[in-house]
Amino acid sequence: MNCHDRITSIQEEVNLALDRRLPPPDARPAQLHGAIRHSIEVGGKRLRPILLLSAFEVFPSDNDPMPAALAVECLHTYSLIHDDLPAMDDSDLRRGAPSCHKAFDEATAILAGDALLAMAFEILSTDYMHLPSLSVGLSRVLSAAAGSHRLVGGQMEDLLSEGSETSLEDVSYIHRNKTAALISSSIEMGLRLGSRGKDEDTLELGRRAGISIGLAFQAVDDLLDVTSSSNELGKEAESDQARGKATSVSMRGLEQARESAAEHTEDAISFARQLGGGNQFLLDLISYLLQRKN
Ligand code: GRG
Repeated sequence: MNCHDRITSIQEEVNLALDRRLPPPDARPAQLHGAIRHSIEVGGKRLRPILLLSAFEVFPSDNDPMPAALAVECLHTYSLIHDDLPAMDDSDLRRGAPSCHKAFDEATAILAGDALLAMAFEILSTDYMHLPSLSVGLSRVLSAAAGSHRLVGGQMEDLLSEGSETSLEDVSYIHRNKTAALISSSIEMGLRLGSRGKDEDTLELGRRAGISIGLAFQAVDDLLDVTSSSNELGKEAESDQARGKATSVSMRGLEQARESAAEHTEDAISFARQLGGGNQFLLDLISYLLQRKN
């Protein structure tokens, strides 16, 4: 199976598992569960679950990586719902559909995000309960990636940077934390679930590959924001410029942003190669991501 077909097949598996795992849309309070399902089901590339599953494949084991993949997607979707709120990026469109607060209302969107954040850790603590040190390890990695030094910290600085003077170092901080931290933790979690899950050198290579993938992904995201239409993106195009955001493109220009995406991709490939094992799908994915269109 080629890389594209494998991605499609994993997306289908992840979507099916999410459907089974999420509360039914009519479970009380139906408005909340409807909003959660709206944001999860309207789309999304499922990149973080795919990366987690591809990292698991490097050194597979008898563990089931799917619950961890779902936990990461729940946490990611929470961050998108909150990011779209009027107090943050104020976006009406997400994953090609009305954002959660547009389809429902602001209070419901805040609560849907809160519930998805909690659900991520409920899944990790329940589904790996029989393996306490794995369960705690996965929760520790995901909570650190989500917290004030990583995802939330990156989001805070991103908001503060709007319309103000920003250095390349500030932009690098924002990208490492807002984008790369969760991507890196997805890879680390996949490796932790595998047969070398306690090997610190393996985990460190995974973290490094993940940070480089995240930085490449963000550089491509910044490029797509100025080169694609809202229709292609499934969210508003040129929104970074409209909000006065400092991005790879605004700081470096199109050509250098392209070079930066290519350099981070090369770094990611080098770290993933050093992992060895069954790393072919992970390597294919890294190259594939540079060419993505949304
Ligand atoms: C509100 C705590 C909090 C954090 C928000 C995710 C995020 C941080 C902001 C969204 C805006 C943005 C451009 C973030 C960079 C990461 C990124 C490119 C997110 C979008 O991820 P995709 O492209 O989305 O994987 P899909 O919809 O495909 O899952």
